[in-house]
Amino acid sequence: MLNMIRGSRRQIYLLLTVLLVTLLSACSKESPQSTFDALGPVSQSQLTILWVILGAGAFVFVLVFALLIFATIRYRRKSDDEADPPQIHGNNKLEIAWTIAPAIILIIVAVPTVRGIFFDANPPDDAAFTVEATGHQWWFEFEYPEQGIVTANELHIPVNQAVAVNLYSVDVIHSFWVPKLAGKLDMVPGNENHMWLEADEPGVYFGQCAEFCGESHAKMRFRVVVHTQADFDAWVIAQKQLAAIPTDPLAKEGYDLFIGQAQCWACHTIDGFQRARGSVGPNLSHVASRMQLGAGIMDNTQENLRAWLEDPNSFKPGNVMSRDAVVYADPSKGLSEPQISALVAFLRSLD
Ligand code: HEC
Ligand SMILES: [Cu+2]
Repeated sequence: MLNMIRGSRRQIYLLLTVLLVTLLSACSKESPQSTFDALGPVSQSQLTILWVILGAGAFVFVLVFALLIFATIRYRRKSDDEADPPQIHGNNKLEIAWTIAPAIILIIVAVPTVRGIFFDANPPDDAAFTVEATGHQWWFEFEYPEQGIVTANELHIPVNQAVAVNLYSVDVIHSFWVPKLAGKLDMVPGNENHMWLEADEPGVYFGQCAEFCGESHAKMRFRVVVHTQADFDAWVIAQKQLAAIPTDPLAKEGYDLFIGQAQCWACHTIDGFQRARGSVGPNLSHVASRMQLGAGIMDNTQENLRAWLEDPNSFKPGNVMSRDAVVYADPSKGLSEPQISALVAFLRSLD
């Protein structure tokens, strides 16, 4: 019996250790979505507030539990015939002390919090430009009105420059979150929200929708690509190039399908082609220049593009492309393998 108890106690310790390690590993700065690795002024201000609140909370926790444990041991009833301790009520000094102390703690928490709220909500006056970010089930659209660019699932910004971001949604509530650069802010249909981003180092930052928005919510991700100023300028110039009808015969066949029978044009825009002006799906101008497909769920390779066109629903259950596109909704009108090859060749030419 005793052995059994000892055995199960060991198991409980083991379980607790595993749980603790799992829990604490979430705080690792290494993980791509760690909020503890703040790499911009906005996330840095939010992390500071977190530490202040955590510090104040830890202080109160330790104090209260120390007093509680002390009182429990020191004043416990030592024998059955011990009389009740003297009952006292209303010590003015104590009453005043524990009214003032929490007020001071709240002020310590409130000052950086209120300052942070205003800091995060208002883009600095010297913000480089504004991006209009729109949430869709289940992808992100980024429009650069000043540059005349629209892209999807990849937000490009220059390093060490504040960029104002306005948030919208076309369907349900989404939440825009780039853990290393800025905390979550909702994208609400019919209500514009404002925030700003700035990154201290060039690199690729992970983003994610952080508000449950339907079946494929977990697959609604994006990347923020932070460039040096020169690289960013080059990216803008490249993105502004209009597409031209491909010369390669297979890609040309794909182009004909895209703007014709396959009806891709009904939902997708490709700048340069009059016919392709749809706005239900991501803008596909320069789709081949992007790192990921399907809102950050897979690398943008030839095989993955083909697999996506063969059956988008197997990657993102319920997505609008497989739900509403005639070719997928009605298999009798589905794409044949040669047609898919042609479309892949065409899309891969859009770099
Ligand atoms: C009914 C509207 C609709 C039609 C028609 C449609 N698509 Fe889409 N497409 C979408 C939507 C919506 C998405 C985004 C899906 C998601 O990520 O949730 C998408 C995503 C894509 C993507 C991935 C883009 C990215 O950046 O991740 C490609 C490539 C694509 N479509 C190609 C095509 C091709 C080729 C056709 C024609 C055979 C087509 N689509 C027809 C709506 C449509
Ligand atoms: Cu979402």
